[in-house]
Amino acid sequence: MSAPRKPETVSFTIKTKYIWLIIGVLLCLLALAPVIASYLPSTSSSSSSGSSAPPSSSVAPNCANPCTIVIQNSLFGTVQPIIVKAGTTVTWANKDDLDHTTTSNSGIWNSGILDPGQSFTETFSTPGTYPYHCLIHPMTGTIEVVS
Ligand SMILES: [Cu+2]
Repeated sequence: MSAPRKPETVSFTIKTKYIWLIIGVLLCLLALAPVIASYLPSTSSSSSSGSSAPPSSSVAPNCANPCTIVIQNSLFGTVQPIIVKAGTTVTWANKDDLDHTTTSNSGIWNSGILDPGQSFTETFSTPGTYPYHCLIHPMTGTIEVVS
């Protein structure tokens, strides 16, 4: 009867040893926390400020103001997307043999039918992404406006 009791006390002391070990590890982590905390924010803030600032300025416009997109071979120019600075005036010039339209996917602008030789102008003052299409053909394009 006394024999089965011993293993219980042994296992109890092992468990308490583990508890103290866990407490010790937790105390070590708590002691190191300020060191880790003081080390992390300096690196993360410098990298976050480094990554949050460039997006608007790192995306370089690929079309100057005023920007002309030549519609030819049933394509809205040869480059997609067109990236312009806010305030840029964009002109679509239909130099194709077919009628086309430049129509904002969200209804911001719609040129109506552009006969060959006709053009349409829209000024983009607010940064954002402006997808558009042709109402006649399966043609699409995107204007990226950066600050
Ligand atoms: Cu078209």
